[in-house]
Amino acid sequence: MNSIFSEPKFVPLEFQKIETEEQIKRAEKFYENLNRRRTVREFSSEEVPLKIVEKAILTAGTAPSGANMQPWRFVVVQDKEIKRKIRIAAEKEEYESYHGRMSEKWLRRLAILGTDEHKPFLEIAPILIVVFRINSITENGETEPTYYSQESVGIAVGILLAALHNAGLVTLTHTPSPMRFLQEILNRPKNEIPFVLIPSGFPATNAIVPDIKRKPLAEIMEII
Ligand code: IYR
Repeated sequence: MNSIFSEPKFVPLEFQKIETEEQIKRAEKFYENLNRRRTVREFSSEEVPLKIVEKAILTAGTAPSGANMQPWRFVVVQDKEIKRKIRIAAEKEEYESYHGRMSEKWLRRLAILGTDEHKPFLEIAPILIVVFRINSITENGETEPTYYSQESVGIAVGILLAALHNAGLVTLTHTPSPMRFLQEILNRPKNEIPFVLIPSGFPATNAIVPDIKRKPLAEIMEII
């Protein structure tokens, strides 16, 4: 029968069962590794091997996505002049945010992080990974939305941060707001919406991070 839908095609799942003890060991090791990840704002300008960034992005691209549309684009900025443009545009927006756009409640929340409108890391970090969310695609002249793109890109970014950390790099999950200027500076098409900007590299010598704690299991999990 003719159908407007394509037939699904299946292949066997590749899956290897692991002994329970080994499972637990791996779960613990993975936690210990990821629990050492910190958001870093003080970068060294030391170059990072592009191969590592490529692999991490490839890893991010393994994320599940709505209807498997993989609605992400990772733009890796190394060019000094473009980084400078991004810093200037971000600091302009951030100035407005810190001087009126953010509520007092919000600013009070942020106080523990010691952030302000100055974003030197946008020029110092050797690499800025700018993640775009593809909100629609056009095929044969027809435009259609992507599905669950916020969730999909959020998951991919989580995997990206884990992959970069695992490879010995540090990152900052940065969301200058609004971020439209990234679309312009990086010349992206209209259907690519800036999602997050991730300065990546090595930490500055003697970098410091906020003394903040993660919630214990009892506060983040409930078993019923
Ligand atoms: N985007 C601003 C403010 C900011 C907001 C949140 I929510 C943070 O967790 C951290 C910062 C900035 O980057 O400074």
